[in-house]
Amino acid sequence: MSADAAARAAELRAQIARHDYRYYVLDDPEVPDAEYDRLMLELRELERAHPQLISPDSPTQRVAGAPSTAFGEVVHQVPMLSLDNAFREDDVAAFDRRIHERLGLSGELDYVAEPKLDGLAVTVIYHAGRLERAATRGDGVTGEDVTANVRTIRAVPQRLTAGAPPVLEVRGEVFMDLKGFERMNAQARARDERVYVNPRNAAAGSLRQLDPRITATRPLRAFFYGVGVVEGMALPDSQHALLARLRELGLPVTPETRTVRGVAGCLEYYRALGERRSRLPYQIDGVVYKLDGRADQERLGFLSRSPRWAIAHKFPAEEALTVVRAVEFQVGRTGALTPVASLEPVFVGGVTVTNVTLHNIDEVRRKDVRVGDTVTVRRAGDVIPQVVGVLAERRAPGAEPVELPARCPVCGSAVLRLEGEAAARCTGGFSCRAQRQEALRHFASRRALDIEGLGDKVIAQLIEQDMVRSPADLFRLSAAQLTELERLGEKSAANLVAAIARGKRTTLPRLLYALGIRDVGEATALALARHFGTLERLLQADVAAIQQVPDVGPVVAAHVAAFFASPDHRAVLEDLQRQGVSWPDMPAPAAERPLAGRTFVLTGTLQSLTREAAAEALTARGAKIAGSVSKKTSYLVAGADAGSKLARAQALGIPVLDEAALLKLLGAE
Ligand code: 5U1
Repeated sequence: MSADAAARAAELRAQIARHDYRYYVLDDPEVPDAEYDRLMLELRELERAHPQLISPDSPTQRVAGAPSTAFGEVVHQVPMLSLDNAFREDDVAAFDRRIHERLGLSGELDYVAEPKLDGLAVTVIYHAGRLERAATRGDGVTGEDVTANVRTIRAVPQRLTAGAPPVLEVRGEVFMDLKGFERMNAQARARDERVYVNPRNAAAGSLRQLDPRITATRPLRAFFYGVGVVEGMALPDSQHALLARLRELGLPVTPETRTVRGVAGCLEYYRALGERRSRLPYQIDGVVYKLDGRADQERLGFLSRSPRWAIAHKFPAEEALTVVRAVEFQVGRTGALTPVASLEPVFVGGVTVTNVTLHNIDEVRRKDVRVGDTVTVRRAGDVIPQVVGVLAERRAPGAEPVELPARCPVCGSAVLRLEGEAAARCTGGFSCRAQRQEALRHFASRRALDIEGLGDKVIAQLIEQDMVRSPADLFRLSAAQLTELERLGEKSAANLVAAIARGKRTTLPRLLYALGIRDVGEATALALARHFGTLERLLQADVAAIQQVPDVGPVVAAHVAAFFASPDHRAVLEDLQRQGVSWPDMPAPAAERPLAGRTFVLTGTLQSLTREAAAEALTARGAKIAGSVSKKTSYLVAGADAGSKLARAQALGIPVLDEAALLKLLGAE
């Protein structure tokens, strides 16, 4: 073995350890992942060529352990404590009061506030700065030996930086961040393997793998917040100084810790972190407050298994268990059937949840949700609640899988699911009350015709009582008719009629959006309006022409063409216009109006298109068409047998285009 190889291996290990530190401790990586991978590869190759260079703490050995059949036991020399919980602000005030009383102190005390990570507590022992042993919390006295697995976690240094004491046991939390969790589950799903219901379970499951090679593939992270056995190092005299020391030693510590003053400071931190909770890259379930002074901590001591000087202030749970009462299918605007689980009301994420969408029948099957099942419901931040998974062991015998109905639950029309589509649809179209109702709701919505005061309850009654069958019927409603509706007084009815009348003046993009054509959202509606400029031109366009619109692909073009090909839809459009719904034509953007400012006169017989079609093609490009030749004429288009107009143009020196030149001008159409 050359001395060079040994030196290079040491250098590579130092670089890799430094990058791990930058990435996991400072959260400030210095090099891209590919560079890190390159260093690892070089070290691996060097060790393969010189096996005597391999040391147990080499980063390549993070995954070297062979699968074991069971975890050994580790007795914690210093018990791993748990925390007392506070659920309300009063509980925090009582905690602070108890501390004052026991210590006989007055005045505000300093606390260190930290996020309470939703992971798995671990303890890691370093001897002379080298990772020696790692264990789970277990029952607080005896845990499982997970050394081989913890070695695979890049965030946990194999070696501490210089100045590490002879023995240092550090305690913290192993967790999985949300991105890593989603990625891991997506990969598992693609391979038809088990998916984890949440990052906590994923972290626990990953850390307790018998084969560390599997743990090594899992995106685990760690933050440390305390110590167990410490030899040869004076403990810093405060929690905040301890955290700083751990960080100096190369251990990852959450950047979210703050020193705060008194109960008010604690609660302010709690509220601020609660605000940001759903935007954090990992899940937390509360905040931990620790009295900052270590001497005071020691005087307070412990009460059974938890320290008197710390408390966990929990956030409202984002997950809760409840029971599925029924699974119903709701019919949407485009006929899509959405399975919705009706639940025993459950308080989760700060609100009571009674209904949760299951999105589509594939999702129901994938999660295997059945009526009567106990399910985990999650509501994080403003995200809509979702069923995370089913507790299979609590399923009642005989619970049947949910089936897609063959007929629409509202109108009884056949339900169809097209190849490659996630949604099954009612084929009833406007004959289905649910589709009419949703279509009307969409038509009147803020981004469509923006009819103020036409809320869901009014719409439901209008449809229920058959007062409105098509959107155009809206404009026929009188205030007298509207007062017949429940909870609509004369004034509200008059206001609503006025709002409906105001909705008549709209724009082409809004109208196209309001029609509720499948896959036509606001952006597509705008693109269609810009491209065609007028409804008439869009009505004449075929699929190929519609596909010319920027960002409109064959599927959307087919939906648009099919929509306007329907005689029912054309009748609705005519009716809308008869009722006075109007919009200005859209000016085409300059780039699409190359002939803007030019005046054309057409004469004679054209072979490949009619004069009308030629005129339309020219106006679509911004040109004006005039009936007679004058000095203002830019071009005369002369077909066969052109007569006096040709002679006049020639006399005035106006350029004359024959049919071939015209076609060239139009882009060789
Ligand atoms: N952030 C944090 N989590 N956590 C959990 N700090 C913290 N401290 C703990 C526990 C069980 O215990 C010490 C106060 C002993």
